[in-house]
Amino acid sequence: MTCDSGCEDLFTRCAQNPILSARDWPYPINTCFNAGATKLADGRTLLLVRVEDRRGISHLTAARSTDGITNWEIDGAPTLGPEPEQYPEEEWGVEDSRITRLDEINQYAVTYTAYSSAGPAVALATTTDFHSFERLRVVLPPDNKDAALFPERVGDRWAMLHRPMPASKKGSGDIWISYSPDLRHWGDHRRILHSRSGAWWDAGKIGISPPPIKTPEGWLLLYHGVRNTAAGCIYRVGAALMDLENPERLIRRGDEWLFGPETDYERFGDVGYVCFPCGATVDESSGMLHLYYGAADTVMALATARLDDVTDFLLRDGR
Ligand code: M1P
Repeated sequence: MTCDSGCEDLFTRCAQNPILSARDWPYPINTCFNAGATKLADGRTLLLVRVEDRRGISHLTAARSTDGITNWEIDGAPTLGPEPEQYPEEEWGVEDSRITRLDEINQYAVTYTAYSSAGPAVALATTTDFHSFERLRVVLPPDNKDAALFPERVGDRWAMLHRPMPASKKGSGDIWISYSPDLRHWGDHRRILHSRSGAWWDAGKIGISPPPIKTPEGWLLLYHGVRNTAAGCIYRVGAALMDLENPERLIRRGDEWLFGPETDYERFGDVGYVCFPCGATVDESSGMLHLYYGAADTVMALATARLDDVTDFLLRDGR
Protein backbone atom coordinates (compact mmCIF):
# COMPACT_ATOMS: atom_id res chain seq x y z
CA MET A 1 0.00 0.00 0.00
CA THR A 2 1.36 3.47 -0.75
CA CYS A 3 0.45 6.89 0.60
CA ASP A 4 -0.04 10.09 -1.37
CA SER A 5 3.66 10.94 -1.26
CA GLY A 6 4.70 7.56 -2.70
CA CYS A 7 6.33 6.29 0.51
CA GLU A 8 5.37 2.94 1.88
CA ASP A 9 2.39 3.31 4.19
CA LEU A 10 3.49 1.35 7.24
CA PHE A 11 1.20 3.00 9.77
CA THR A 12 -2.59 2.74 9.98
CA ARG A 13 -4.55 5.45 11.72
CA CYS A 14 -6.93 4.28 14.41
CA ALA A 15 -10.56 4.48 13.22
CA GLN A 16 -11.52 6.13 16.54
CA ASN A 17 -9.10 9.05 16.05
CA PRO A 18 -8.84 11.44 17.71
CA ILE A 19 -8.85 9.16 20.74
CA LEU A 20 -8.79 12.04 23.25
CA SER A 21 -9.80 15.66 22.96
CA ALA A 22 -10.68 18.57 25.26
CA ARG A 23 -14.33 17.55 25.34
CA ASP A 24 -13.37 14.26 27.07
CA TRP A 25 -11.66 16.10 29.93
CA PRO A 26 -13.19 16.08 33.43
CA TYR A 27 -12.24 19.76 33.93
CA PRO A 28 -12.05 22.77 31.58
CA ILE A 29 -8.95 22.82 29.36
CA ASN A 30 -7.84 24.19 26.01
CA THR A 31 -6.11 21.20 24.40
CA CYS A 32 -4.66 17.74 25.17
CA PHE A 33 -1.76 16.35 23.13
CA ASN A 34 1.84 14.99 23.07
CA ALA A 35 1.36 12.20 25.65
CA GLY A 36 4.01 9.85 26.97
CA ALA A 37 2.79 6.24 27.04
CA THR A 38 3.47 3.01 28.87
CA LYS A 39 1.87 -0.34 29.66
CA LEU A 40 1.07 -0.75 33.35
CA ALA A 41 1.61 -4.01 35.25
CA ASP A 42 -2.15 -4.66 35.11
CA GLY A 43 -2.09 -4.53 31.28
CA ARG A 44 -3.75 -1.14 30.95
CA THR A 45 -2.25 1.59 28.81
CA LEU A 46 -1.36 4.81 30.60
CA LEU A 47 -0.96 8.09 28.77
CA LEU A 48 0.61 11.05 30.54
CA VAL A 49 -1.04 13.70 28.45
CA ARG A 50 0.15 17.26 28.01
CA VAL A 51 -2.82 19.44 28.85
CA GLU A 52 -2.76 23.11 27.99
CA ASP A 53 -5.02 25.09 30.28
CA ARG A 54 -6.92 28.24 29.41
CA ARG A 55 -3.97 30.42 30.43
CA GLY A 56 -1.63 28.67 27.96
CA ILE A 57 0.28 26.86 30.75
CA SER A 58 0.71 23.10 30.37
CA HIS A 59 0.54 20.30 32.95
CA LEU A 60 0.52 16.50 32.68
CA THR A 61 -2.55 14.39 33.39
CA ALA A 62 -2.75 10.59 33.42
CA ALA A 63 -5.39 8.74 31.37
CA ARG A 64 -5.76 4.96 31.66
CA SER A 65 -7.51 2.54 29.29
CA THR A 66 -7.85 -1.23 29.04
CA ASP A 67 -7.66 -1.36 25.22
CA GLY A 68 -5.47 1.72 24.79
CA ILE A 69 -8.10 3.28 22.52
CA THR A 70 -11.41 3.83 24.32
CA ASN A 71 -12.97 4.34 27.76
CA TRP A 72 -10.14 6.43 29.14
CA GLU A 73 -10.23 7.07 32.88
CA ILE A 74 -8.75 10.53 33.21
CA ASP A 75 -7.45 11.89 36.52
CA GLY A 76 -9.78 14.59 37.81
CA ALA A 77 -6.94 17.09 38.41
CA PRO A 78 -3.40 17.56 37.08
CA THR A 79 -1.28 14.48 37.85
CA LEU A 80 2.06 16.29 37.53
CA GLY A 81 1.48 20.02 37.47
CA PRO A 82 3.90 22.93 37.55
CA GLU A 83 4.92 24.05 41.06
CA PRO A 84 6.86 27.22 40.31
CA GLU A 85 7.22 28.34 43.94
CA GLN A 86 9.21 25.22 44.72
CA TYR A 87 10.52 24.57 41.20
CA PRO A 88 11.05 27.91 39.38
CA GLU A 89 12.08 26.06 36.22
CA GLU A 90 8.35 25.18 35.85
CA GLU A 91 7.18 28.82 35.82
CA TRP A 92 5.54 28.45 32.38
CA GLY A 93 4.52 24.80 32.70
CA VAL A 94 5.59 21.21 32.15
CA GLU A 95 5.30 19.70 28.67
CA ASP A 96 5.80 16.69 26.40
CA SER A 97 6.60 13.75 28.69
CA ARG A 98 8.31 10.54 27.64
CA ILE A 99 7.93 7.49 29.91
CA THR A 100 10.56 4.77 30.17
CA ARG A 101 10.06 1.70 32.33
CA LEU A 102 13.32 0.98 34.22
CA ASP A 103 12.95 -2.66 35.32
CA GLU A 104 16.30 -2.61 37.11
CA ILE A 105 15.07 -0.13 39.73
CA ASN A 106 11.38 -1.00 39.42
CA GLN A 107 10.41 2.59 38.54
CA TYR A 108 9.17 4.61 35.61
CA ALA A 109 11.36 7.50 34.51
CA VAL A 110 9.43 10.49 33.20
CA THR A 111 11.37 13.04 31.18
CA TYR A 112 9.62 16.29 30.36
CA THR A 113 10.22 19.87 29.36
CA ALA A 114 10.30 22.29 32.29
CA TYR A 115 9.52 25.66 30.74
CA SER A 116 10.33 29.01 32.27
CA SER A 117 11.78 32.45 31.52
CA ALA A 118 15.16 30.64 31.58
CA GLY A 119 14.06 28.66 28.48
CA PRO A 120 12.96 25.05 27.98
CA ALA A 121 15.00 22.55 30.00
CA VAL A 122 15.10 18.76 30.31
CA ALA A 123 13.64 17.61 33.63
CA LEU A 124 13.36 14.11 35.04
CA ALA A 125 11.07 12.56 37.64
CA THR A 126 10.59 8.98 38.80
CA THR A 127 7.42 7.23 39.90
CA THR A 128 6.13 3.78 40.70
CA ASP A 129 2.41 4.53 40.41
CA PHE A 130 1.82 7.81 38.50
CA HIS A 131 0.26 9.25 41.64
CA SER A 132 3.38 10.47 43.43
CA PHE A 133 6.61 11.54 41.76
CA GLU A 134 10.15 12.20 42.89
CA ARG A 135 11.45 15.18 40.95
CA LEU A 136 15.15 15.06 40.08
CA ARG A 137 14.48 18.49 38.56
CA VAL A 138 16.52 19.88 35.65
CA VAL A 139 19.07 17.38 34.42
CA LEU A 140 20.06 19.28 31.24
CA PRO A 141 19.83 23.10 31.16
CA PRO A 142 18.12 25.35 28.55
CA ASP A 143 17.63 25.36 25.68
CA ASN A 144 17.09 21.63 25.53
CA LYS A 145 14.04 19.37 25.21
CA ASP A 146 12.72 16.15 23.61
CA ALA A 147 14.51 13.85 26.05
CA ALA A 148 13.92 10.11 26.53
CA LEU A 149 15.78 7.43 28.45
CA PHE A 150 16.84 4.03 27.19
CA PRO A 151 15.10 1.30 29.24
CA GLU A 152 18.36 -0.36 30.30
CA ARG A 153 21.91 0.72 30.97
CA VAL A 154 24.42 0.99 28.16
CA GLY A 155 27.48 -0.62 29.70
CA ASP A 156 27.21 0.42 33.32
CA ARG A 157 25.48 3.79 32.76
CA TRP A 158 22.00 5.05 32.01
CA ALA A 159 21.67 6.71 28.61
CA MET A 160 19.36 9.51 27.49
CA LEU A 161 18.61 11.09 24.11
CA HIS A 162 17.86 14.81 23.95
CA ARG A 163 17.85 17.81 21.63
CA PRO A 164 19.93 20.88 22.55
CA MET A 165 19.08 24.05 20.63
CA PRO A 166 22.25 26.07 20.06
CA ALA A 167 21.55 29.66 18.98
CA SER A 168 24.15 29.27 16.23
CA LYS A 169 22.08 26.51 14.56
CA LYS A 170 19.29 29.02 13.75
CA GLY A 171 16.19 26.87 14.24
CA SER A 172 17.72 23.50 13.51
CA GLY A 173 18.74 20.95 16.13
CA ASP A 174 20.12 17.42 16.36
CA ILE A 175 19.68 14.38 18.59
CA TRP A 176 22.36 13.89 21.23
CA ILE A 177 23.09 11.13 23.73
CA SER A 178 24.34 11.58 27.32
CA TYR A 179 25.20 9.11 30.07
CA SER A 180 24.72 8.97 33.83
CA PRO A 181 25.73 6.63 36.65
CA ASP A 182 22.77 7.67 38.84
CA LEU A 183 20.10 9.43 36.67
CA ARG A 184 21.11 12.79 38.26
CA HIS A 185 24.48 13.63 36.77
CA TRP A 186 24.77 13.51 32.98
CA GLY A 187 27.88 13.75 30.81
CA ASP A 188 29.86 12.37 27.86
CA HIS A 189 27.51 14.27 25.53
CA ARG A 190 27.69 13.20 21.89
CA ARG A 191 25.67 14.08 18.80
CA ILE A 192 24.30 10.90 17.22
CA LEU A 193 21.76 11.99 14.58
CA HIS A 194 21.90 15.20 12.51
CA SER A 195 19.06 17.14 11.01
CA ARG A 196 19.48 17.10 7.23
CA SER A 197 19.59 20.25 5.15
CA GLY A 198 18.09 21.96 2.10
CA ALA A 199 14.83 20.51 0.85
CA TRP A 200 14.77 17.44 3.12
CA TRP A 201 11.65 16.78 5.22
CA ASP A 202 13.86 16.79 8.36
CA ALA A 203 16.06 19.74 7.40
CA GLY A 204 14.90 21.76 10.41
CA LYS A 205 15.15 20.42 13.92
CA ILE A 206 14.81 16.76 14.79
CA GLY A 207 13.93 15.27 18.17
CA ILE A 208 13.34 11.81 19.59
CA SER A 209 9.65 10.84 19.67
CA PRO A 210 8.93 7.85 21.97
CA PRO A 211 11.83 6.37 23.96
CA PRO A 212 14.09 3.96 22.01
CA ILE A 213 12.45 0.60 21.27
CA LYS A 214 14.63 -2.51 21.56
CA THR A 215 14.37 -4.85 18.56
CA PRO A 216 16.56 -7.79 17.47
CA GLU A 217 17.95 -5.55 14.70
CA GLY A 218 18.90 -2.64 16.97
CA TRP A 219 17.42 0.26 18.91
CA LEU A 220 14.56 1.68 16.87
CA LEU A 221 14.48 5.47 17.09
CA LEU A 222 11.28 7.09 15.89
CA TYR A 223 11.93 10.81 15.65
CA HIS A 224 10.07 13.93 14.58
CA GLY A 225 11.57 16.03 11.84
CA VAL A 226 10.57 19.56 10.97
CA ARG A 227 10.45 21.21 7.61
CA ASN A 228 10.27 25.01 7.68
CA THR A 229 8.14 26.28 4.82
CA ALA A 230 6.79 29.69 3.76
CA ALA A 231 3.45 28.62 5.26
CA GLY A 232 4.91 27.40 8.59
CA CYS A 233 6.40 24.17 9.96
CA ILE A 234 5.45 20.61 9.05
CA TYR A 235 6.16 17.98 11.73
CA ARG A 236 6.56 14.43 10.43
CA VAL A 237 7.92 11.16 11.81
CA GLY A 238 10.93 9.21 10.57
CA ALA A 239 13.05 6.34 11.86
CA ALA A 240 16.59 5.14 12.42
CA LEU A 241 18.19 1.99 13.81
CA MET A 242 21.12 2.21 16.22
CA ASP A 243 23.49 -0.52 17.36
CA LEU A 244 22.27 -2.41 20.45
CA GLU A 245 25.68 -2.47 22.12
CA ASN A 246 26.71 1.02 21.06
CA PRO A 247 23.69 3.26 20.42
CA GLU A 248 26.01 5.97 19.10
CA ARG A 249 26.53 3.79 16.01
CA LEU A 250 23.95 4.31 13.28
CA ILE A 251 22.93 1.14 11.42
CA ARG A 252 20.28 2.62 9.12
CA ARG A 253 18.32 5.83 8.72
CA GLY A 254 15.24 6.02 6.53
CA ASP A 255 15.22 8.63 3.81
CA GLU A 256 11.45 9.01 3.68
CA TRP A 257 9.21 10.02 6.51
CA LEU A 258 6.95 7.22 7.78
CA PHE A 259 4.07 9.32 8.94
CA GLY A 260 2.93 12.92 8.55
CA PRO A 261 -0.10 15.21 8.70
CA GLU A 262 -2.79 14.11 6.23
CA THR A 263 -6.13 14.18 8.05
CA ASP A 264 -8.12 17.22 9.15
CA TYR A 265 -7.34 16.64 12.83
CA GLU A 266 -3.60 16.64 11.99
CA ARG A 267 -3.76 19.65 9.68
CA PHE A 268 -6.08 21.94 11.60
CA GLY A 269 -5.82 22.94 15.25
CA ASP A 270 -3.88 25.32 17.47
CA VAL A 271 -0.70 24.45 15.54
CA GLY A 272 -1.60 22.79 12.24
CA TYR A 273 0.42 20.25 10.27
CA VAL A 274 1.90 18.60 13.35
CA CYS A 275 2.17 14.88 14.11
CA PHE A 276 4.15 14.71 17.36
CA PRO A 277 4.49 11.28 19.02
CA CYS A 278 5.90 11.09 22.55
CA GLY A 279 4.83 7.55 23.45
CA ALA A 280 4.58 4.04 22.07
CA THR A 281 3.68 0.61 23.37
CA VAL A 282 4.43 -2.75 21.79
CA ASP A 283 2.00 -5.66 22.02
CA GLU A 284 4.40 -8.58 22.44
CA SER A 285 1.89 -11.22 21.30
CA SER A 286 0.87 -9.52 18.04
CA GLY A 287 4.10 -7.60 17.37
CA MET A 288 2.07 -4.42 16.85
CA LEU A 289 3.55 -1.03 17.61
CA HIS A 290 1.05 1.51 18.97
CA LEU A 291 2.28 5.02 18.34
CA TYR A 292 0.51 7.74 20.36
CA TYR A 293 0.84 11.20 18.90
CA GLY A 294 -0.37 14.71 19.43
CA ALA A 295 -2.16 16.03 16.33
CA ALA A 296 -2.03 19.76 15.52
CA ASP A 297 -1.15 20.47 19.20
CA THR A 298 -4.86 19.97 19.91
CA VAL A 299 -5.88 16.29 20.28
CA MET A 300 -4.41 12.82 20.90
CA ALA A 301 -4.36 10.21 18.13
CA LEU A 302 -3.08 6.68 17.59
CA ALA A 303 -1.46 4.91 14.64
CA THR A 304 -0.32 1.30 14.51
CA ALA A 305 2.24 -0.65 12.49
CA ARG A 306 3.86 -4.03 12.64
CA LEU A 307 7.16 -3.47 14.43
CA ASP A 308 8.85 -5.95 12.07
CA ASP A 309 7.63 -3.97 9.06
CA VAL A 310 9.27 -0.81 10.38
CA THR A 311 12.65 -2.47 10.99
CA ASP A 312 12.40 -4.36 7.65
CA PHE A 313 11.73 -1.05 5.91
CA LEU A 314 14.84 0.48 7.48
CA LEU A 315 17.04 -2.52 6.66
CA ARG A 316 15.74 -2.59 3.08
CA ASP A 317 15.48 1.13 2.23
CA GLY A 318 17.56 2.90 4.88
CA ARG A 319 21.11 4.06 4.52
O1 M1P B 1 4.13 23.03 17.84
C1 M1P B 1 4.82 21.86 17.46
C2 M1P B 1 5.74 21.39 18.58
O2 M1P B 1 6.70 22.41 18.84
C3 M1P B 1 7.66 22.10 19.85
O3 M1P B 1 8.42 21.00 19.47
P1 M1P B 1 9.99 21.06 19.11
O4 M1P B 1 10.63 22.03 20.04
O5 M1P B 1 10.52 19.68 19.25
O6 M1P B 1 10.04 21.54 17.71
C4 M1P B 1 6.98 21.75 21.16
O7 M1P B 1 6.38 22.91 21.69
C5 M1P B 1 5.93 20.68 20.96
O8 M1P B 1 5.23 20.52 22.15
C6 M1P B 1 4.96 21.07 19.85
O9 M1P B 1 4.08 20.01 19.60
